[in-house]
Amino acid sequence: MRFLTAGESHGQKLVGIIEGLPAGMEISKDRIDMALRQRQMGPGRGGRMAIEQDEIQIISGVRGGLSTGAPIALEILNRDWENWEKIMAWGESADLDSRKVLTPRPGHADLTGYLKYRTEVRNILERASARETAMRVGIGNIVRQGLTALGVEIRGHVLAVGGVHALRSDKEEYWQQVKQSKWSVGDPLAEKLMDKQLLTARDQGESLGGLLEVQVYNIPAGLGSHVHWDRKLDGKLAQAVLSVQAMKGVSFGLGFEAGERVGSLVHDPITYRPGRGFARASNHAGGIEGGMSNGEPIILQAVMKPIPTLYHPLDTVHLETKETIKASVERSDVCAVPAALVVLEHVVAWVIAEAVLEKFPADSFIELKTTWEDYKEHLRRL
Ligand code: EPS
Repeated sequence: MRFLTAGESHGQKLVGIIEGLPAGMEISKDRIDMALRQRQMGPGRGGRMAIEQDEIQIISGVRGGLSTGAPIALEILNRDWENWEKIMAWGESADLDSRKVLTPRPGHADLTGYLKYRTEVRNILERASARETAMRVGIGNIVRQGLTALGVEIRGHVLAVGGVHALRSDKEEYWQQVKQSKWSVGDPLAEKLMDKQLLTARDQGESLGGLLEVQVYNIPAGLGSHVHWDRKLDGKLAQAVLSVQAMKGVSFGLGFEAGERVGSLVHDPITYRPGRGFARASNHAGGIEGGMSNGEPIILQAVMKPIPTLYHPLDTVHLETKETIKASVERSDVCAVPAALVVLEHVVAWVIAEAVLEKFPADSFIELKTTWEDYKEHLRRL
């Protein structure tokens, strides 16, 4: 199974194609649209979110609410396109000057893309923009629906924003709070401090990043493989997380703390219970050992850098005069941490779904469900 996306932030639309999804899988457009709307929300989001009302257009590969096994083509319209038609036009009529960027922004793809592709910075930033994550959520939500039908649950929470850390818990009421929270935290005091942090950042023309965590439940042991570097499940998840705009770090389970403890305080003792099979007494590994899921929940954390566009910009160099000058300001968010959590949940869903199909190849969803249940029964009977 594979996917491709195309489309620029201010072009006509975002386009996506999924190839290899088994036939007969239920797909709800409403659930995709709900995820797209959730991605648009969150404190600190910029003016673009007031323009867009992201909605998925399903062009092919789905009929009567079920996947057909054919490629699924998807579109998300950019409402902002009407303000950019001349600038982004594909033909010679395009206005290449009025929004030309000659002062690349530190932290973005602007300068490096200009050096690499020998093209105008706008052509780089239009594709590098986090706008692309809207389609990543659309595609991820389709496979997430399939995972849900297999009993897999994915959830996430924000651990910190701008240095303000939230208390965390595994209690059910905590996760209910997370769902209701605009910061995706289950800590009311942290919410208030994050609100203050956001106001201060906005006043100072600053931006905020943060720390996030995604959890995946009900995955059996055996997804991924130890045999090659590019088949290790943690490696694939790490690549997916780091492929999301502004992500600068990823860790699993105990994460960096594992490097500070002795072995007996890190590794998870193995247990066994008749009827349930093998398990672990703890989950410091974050559900992955040897590049394979080990049957415990997959727990990963991510580091999001502050949005690079600053309304009090840093120094840059003018591409023509080579003089030091303040970087350009493109409309942007002050903070997009809760939005990034929605994106991370969905890029994780893609990797998990791909790993499921790698272990349980199937042309139809009923075939997948059968082999999935048989395998889980096998693990329970050991
Ligand atoms: C975003 C779309 C972009 C930005 C932001 C988030 O829209 P526009 O560039 O028209 O404002 O608001 O992306 C960035 C700041 C960035 O640098 O990637 C979105 O759809 O999430």
